[in-house]
Amino acid sequence: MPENTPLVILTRKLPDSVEAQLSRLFDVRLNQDDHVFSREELVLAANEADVLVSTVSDQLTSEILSNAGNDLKLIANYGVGIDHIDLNAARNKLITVTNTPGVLTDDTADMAMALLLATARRLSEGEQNLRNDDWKGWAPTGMLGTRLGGKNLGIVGMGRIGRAVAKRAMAFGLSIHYHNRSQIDQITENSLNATYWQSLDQMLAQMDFVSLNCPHTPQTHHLISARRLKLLKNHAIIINTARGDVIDEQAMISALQAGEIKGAGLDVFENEPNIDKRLFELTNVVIAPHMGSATTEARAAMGEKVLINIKTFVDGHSPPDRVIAD
Ligand code: 8YV
Repeated sequence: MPENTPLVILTRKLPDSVEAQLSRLFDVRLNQDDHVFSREELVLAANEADVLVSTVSDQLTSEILSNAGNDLKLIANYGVGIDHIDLNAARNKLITVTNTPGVLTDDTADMAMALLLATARRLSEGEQNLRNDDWKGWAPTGMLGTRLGGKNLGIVGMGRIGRAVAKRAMAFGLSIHYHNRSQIDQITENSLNATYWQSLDQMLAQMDFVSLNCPHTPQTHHLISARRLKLLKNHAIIINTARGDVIDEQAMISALQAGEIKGAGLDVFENEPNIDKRLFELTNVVIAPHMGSATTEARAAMGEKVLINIKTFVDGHSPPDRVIAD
């Protein structure tokens, strides 16, 4: 780190309070109009910055990072997912990477439940009917959805967010099942009354609802593949608040179109922000524009984490949310 105030480049517009706090401590370059940096702008930023504050909308590829300037020592990501950063390239360049875990857990879990309720109870479809002036009034067989209570929810990825989803789902009367790289501790498992499935395939075949809560890594890329989608029951609903790339989106769209699965509640997509338009045609799909952490509270707390990570690093300490490449 330089002797003088480090240059911190923000690739996106962050909440005003976060930018004000960062500006008090560092030499900060803001992105006032919040445009998404082009590849060229990212190259330039990686060349000039001492610290880069990135977001999910920046592809920090091996090419960009291996050509980064020697001053770039820290990427303080604003967000918990770091699949857009080539961690090996960062490590080879001796660039430290941090993220913002913990502060968006509850909001993301709320979003998973909102999508599950909305999809199972056909909320978007019902609202659309009303807005289109298509509603003819109450009918005994109108807009029938699926009850949550008494059903099986399979959570894929039982980390912070998966557990927060489980806690909420319990209150809705769902039975909690999960698949994870390893079984979680007994006390937590018992408190969630959760059943561990070592085999994802076997779990998927028994579930009414599936919530994806694992990070996107090379191991989880298209984890929900065409083959695994076929294991699901015809009435199964998939909820994804993790990353679009965890599902083979093409295969999922085909399964939804063919009625091989009942529905999907999606906050994330494979090629954001370019959404596969076929999703718009599907009434059994509820879609949201990557809003899991979009609360004023979470976004302020994420900024606070970014600040703490930069400050501790600049002061010569190990930042609390350092990400270690596998
Ligand atoms: C963030 C997210 O808003 O934290 C994450 O990984 O997916 C979102 O909730 C986004 O990543 C900001 O960079």
